[in-house]
Amino acid sequence: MTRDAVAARAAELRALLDHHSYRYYVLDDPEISDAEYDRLFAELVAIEHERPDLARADSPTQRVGARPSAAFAPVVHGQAMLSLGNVFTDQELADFDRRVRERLGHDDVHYVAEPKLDGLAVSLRYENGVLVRAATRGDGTTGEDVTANVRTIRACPLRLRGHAPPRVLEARGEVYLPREGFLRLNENQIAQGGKPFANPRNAAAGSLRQLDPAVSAQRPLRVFCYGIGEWLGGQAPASQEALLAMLAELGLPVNPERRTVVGYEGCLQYYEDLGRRRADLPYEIDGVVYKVNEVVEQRLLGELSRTPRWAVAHKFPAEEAVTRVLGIDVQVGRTGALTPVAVLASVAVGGVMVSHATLHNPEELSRKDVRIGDFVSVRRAGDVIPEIVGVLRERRPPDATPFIFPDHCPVCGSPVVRDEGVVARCAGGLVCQAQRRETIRHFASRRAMDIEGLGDKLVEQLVLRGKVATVADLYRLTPGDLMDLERMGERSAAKVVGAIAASRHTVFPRFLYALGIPEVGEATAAALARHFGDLEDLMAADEERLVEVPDVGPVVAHAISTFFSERHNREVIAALRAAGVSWPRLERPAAGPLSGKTVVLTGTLEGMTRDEARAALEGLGAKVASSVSARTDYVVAGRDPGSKVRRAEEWGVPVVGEEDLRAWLGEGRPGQG
Ligand code: D41
Repeated sequence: MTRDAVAARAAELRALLDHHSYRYYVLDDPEISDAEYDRLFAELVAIEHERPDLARADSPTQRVGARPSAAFAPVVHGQAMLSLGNVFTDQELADFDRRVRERLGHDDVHYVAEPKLDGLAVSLRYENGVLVRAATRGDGTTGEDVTANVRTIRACPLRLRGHAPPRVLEARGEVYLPREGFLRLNENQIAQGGKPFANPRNAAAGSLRQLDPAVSAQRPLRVFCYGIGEWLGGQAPASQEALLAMLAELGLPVNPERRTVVGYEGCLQYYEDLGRRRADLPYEIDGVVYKVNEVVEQRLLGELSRTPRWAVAHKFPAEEAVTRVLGIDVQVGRTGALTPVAVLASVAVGGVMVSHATLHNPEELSRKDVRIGDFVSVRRAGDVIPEIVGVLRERRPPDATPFIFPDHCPVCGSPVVRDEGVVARCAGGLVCQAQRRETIRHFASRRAMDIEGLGDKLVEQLVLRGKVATVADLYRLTPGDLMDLERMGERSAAKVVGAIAASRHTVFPRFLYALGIPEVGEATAAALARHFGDLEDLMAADEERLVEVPDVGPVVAHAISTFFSERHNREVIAALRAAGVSWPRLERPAAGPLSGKTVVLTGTLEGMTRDEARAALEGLGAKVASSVSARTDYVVAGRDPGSKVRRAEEWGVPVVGEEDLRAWLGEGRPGQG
């Protein structure tokens, strides 16, 4: 190809990639699969590698650059970034709206409402359509240069769309981490022995302030734009609505939840509706922002000490509250870990009553210096257990008593040992009733052996009465054993025994997870099952072989090998197998015929359970996902498939039936489906 032809192809590829990023990140409506995108991307990388003279700074291949020398250097914003006032109650909102109406002299004010994201405010400066500088808000006048890190955010265009970009545009927005990205990031942090982030906001801030842009690039940050600062591009939009439409037109991501509403009632309706849907949004929000729509009206209202009088944030009930510590309990977990738990005077946190908060471990307890009688602030983030943020030292009563961490287990009296880390552990092992109870509870839980009817209360009684000591004892229980327990009739006793018996037929990853090996959660259990195929091989593996498993590091490998080297654990496993606990053997091809493929299961399969199908697919190397996206390669549909098939059709993902699945298992290769 001539130089011109190659240059033309490179330009075409850049335009295509920009277009498809825009469809994916801004419109949330991709036209091509991720694989297709990756192919185009690889082609451009190859061209730019061959012909460095054709490389360009705004190419989608150039998101991750070298460590910048200007990192975090001060940046003076072209126009100050204002701050937002808050209202917390309907009354305060009504007062805000009344002041607006009085100043404007008319009654039906139009507001643009949108979610208030809990992220990090940034300013993105585009000159002649090219992203030249990204800065944090800082004090509103001067922020920090985070250009290199913001460039790695795929949702943030490096070049604006359209033929006549403004000469200068400072777009203001919020950088955030979607919930899913937050969970993934924390899983990785923990797997690598690091500390998880407390909330998506901290994670986003930490990610944006990474010295190494290559690390930021691994964090799935996103951005939504909501305003502008400096603007040199002709007529500025006359309303907030038009402004957001213009930003979207230029290819910047704008929140699709934005709505124009009328008056106080319209605002409140939006607030209540969004509040109900809050948990379903793919990102965390802490309220709603309302902005007077007309720019002329915004000017009339003006600002007061850097806070516009034409906008306000309406916060959701605080996720943090202050209360008093009544006592400190120590709970014993499945592995004997002792967790200090603060017993609190009940308090509403984010609309839910909270009376306990975790202090994680003795070190955290002494670091935070929580004493009985102290006033503390408590936080609930998502569905996680409430935790103590800190002590209000100035309110400490003189008789507040420090808690002395026990050196003997409060349940069984065995000595407490400190392992290398910060964890204090009861050395009693399964002599300790708390550890027995927790081990059995975990074993029976839904995602483990899924024994219906064997709930917490029942397990507790069985352990206290000495009817079961290990999980293997469960399979020896008769209805008679259960019937002399509280609230157990003949029928329910028979049902539980039946459910225990039925659980004997399981799948290997579930069994492995159910064993409750320290550090081995569901995902690790599945990875181990996939890698080793069966229990004998896994039990025979040394730490060196264990770290070959994806996501298994030295800490996890050590925990697994220690678990299997303990005689007691080997005996319990042998007893379980003798009791008939079994699973279908997984065939383990070196690199599965479905390696790298993502498959989604839906509907009822005739000849196998969902778990068996999942295990079988994983045995072929496939990743089994729960929802259909552009990343899905196949959907396997059984009887009465749900909306997933429709979604598959929308995305152009091939849908195959149970026969095809069987054919794969038989022939070990996907058909043309
Ligand atoms: O979602 C947000 N966090 C958000 C923040 C938003 N949706 N709109 C905002 N609008 C403004 C004005 C009205 C001043 C343009 C904001 C912020 N400001 C803001 N974020 C941090 C400081 C100010």
